[in-house]
Amino acid sequence: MTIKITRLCTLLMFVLFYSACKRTPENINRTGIIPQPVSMEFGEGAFVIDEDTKILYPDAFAPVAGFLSEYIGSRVNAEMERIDEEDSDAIIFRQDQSLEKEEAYTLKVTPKNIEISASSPKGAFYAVQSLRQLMPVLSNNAISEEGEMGIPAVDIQDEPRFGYRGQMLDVVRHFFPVEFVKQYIDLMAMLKINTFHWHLTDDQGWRIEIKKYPELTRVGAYRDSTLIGLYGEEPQQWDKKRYGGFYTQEEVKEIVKYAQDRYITVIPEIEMPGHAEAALASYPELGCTGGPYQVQGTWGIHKNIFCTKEETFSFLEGVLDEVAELFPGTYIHIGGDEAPKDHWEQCEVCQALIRSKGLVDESELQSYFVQRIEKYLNGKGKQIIGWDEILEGGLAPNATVMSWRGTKGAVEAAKQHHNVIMTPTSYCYLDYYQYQSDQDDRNVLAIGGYVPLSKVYSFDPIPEELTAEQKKYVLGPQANVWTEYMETTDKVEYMVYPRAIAMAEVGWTAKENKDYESFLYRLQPLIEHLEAMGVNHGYKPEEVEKEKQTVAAIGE
Ligand code: TNX
Repeated sequence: MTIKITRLCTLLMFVLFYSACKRTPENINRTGIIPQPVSMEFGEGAFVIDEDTKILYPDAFAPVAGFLSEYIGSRVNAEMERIDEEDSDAIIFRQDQSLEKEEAYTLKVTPKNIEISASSPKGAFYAVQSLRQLMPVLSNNAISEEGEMGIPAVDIQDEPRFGYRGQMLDVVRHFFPVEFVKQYIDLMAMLKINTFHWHLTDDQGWRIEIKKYPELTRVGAYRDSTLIGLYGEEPQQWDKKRYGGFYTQEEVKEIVKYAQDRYITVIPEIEMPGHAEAALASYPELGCTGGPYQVQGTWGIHKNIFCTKEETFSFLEGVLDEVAELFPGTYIHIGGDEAPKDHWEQCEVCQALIRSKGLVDESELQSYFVQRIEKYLNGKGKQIIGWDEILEGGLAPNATVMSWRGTKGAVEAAKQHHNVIMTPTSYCYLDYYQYQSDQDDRNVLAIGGYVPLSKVYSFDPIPEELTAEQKKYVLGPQANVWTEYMETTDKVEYMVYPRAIAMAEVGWTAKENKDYESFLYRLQPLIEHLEAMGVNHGYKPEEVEKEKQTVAAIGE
């Protein structure tokens, strides 16, 4: 009898044991992630996330744990129970001050646990982004049918090469809804990009509500007609349709918060003294000529720029007061690019200012303009960034330079001990063509240029001519997305992905760990993730292959 009971018990224990043992799901993603981490090694087996998975985290990491729980919840339809002691079958977050950099993390997955360590929530957030990419692709981001997801056993140690990893979006030339901007930010987060540069004002529109100056959005947010087809083509064709839109301050706050929740800082750009015609159309007294001005429907460089009269400065200060309140980050981008000086040359007020301040020419006047704005913003605890034209006529004392016309500006600024952000057109302009075949296809018009995927990938943000000391001023790279030829969100996505994915690796991955073939291999599951999210990416493997040969032939 006792023997029988013992046998029965043993049997029962076996049954219980095996039913508790999880079956490993089949579609485990062992391809790798982007950006490539400092070190990453796959191990044996997998961890299975399902309805029994628990979560442990210090209070400091609560927002990150919340982000992960919500994400997992949406995919396995289960809420993870928070536990307060280490256990198996759990995702365990640890705050570990020995990881010095705030963006560094470790992620260790074994069949027993997922362990994430970081010194700050930001590092933990990046571990979660890596984990996200290790999850299987579920079509349409749907809930897994089996209610479970397998994560491959892996050991990752990671930290970024650059502290600044940016991506810009021009919402002026074409305007995009809040929901789209959020998705853009979400994909940036997934790629560990930490700065969203938001180009909000230009000749073709003013896109941010400023309560003190309502005409900016009543008048300045709309144009009467937009150029169709290529900019240089004659005769020009116009669509004769009113076009525009703007973000209310509530929407701006919503986007800033959405970005903040993903550890992304938003840098607003308010253009001055050039690219300002939408503002002048709203308040013509701010120009030198009195107008008439119009919200432009064509691209390029326009001569109607802000006049250097006192009225302009008090207007800009009023605008920047509100902007500074809305954006908690340190930086405000003040533009500074492409400002033709024709009107200043003819303007009595400007010429009198040149004389009274002892300036030599209009370039120095622009420098005076920028320095005055810098001083005002520094007084509010903000720092300015400007396009590399702000070097002309003398740099403002604390300005950061965004180098876009090659890297000359960066080298010059670093030599003067100023911080620089690297966005040279030939590597970082995602509005340029990505495929040669697109240049022959009227359906995928672009502004010009040719920046294929491999070219983006090959970018080294540190100019060779800098000394070790000067290199420290290079904060990092940024991809720019100007939208003259991106009329729809689909077109933006087509142009941006996969090239922004390559730029993410440029900003994060150590130079010696970069490898284009490996990148293309790791790109595949990420593209599937994008497809599941409904992103209209432009990845065409056969074109990428062709483009590699073309680039090799050009010798770059
Ligand atoms: C130059 S980059 C510009 C933009 C255009 C872009 C088109 C820069 C500072 N200015 O206004 O949209 O080229 O590629």
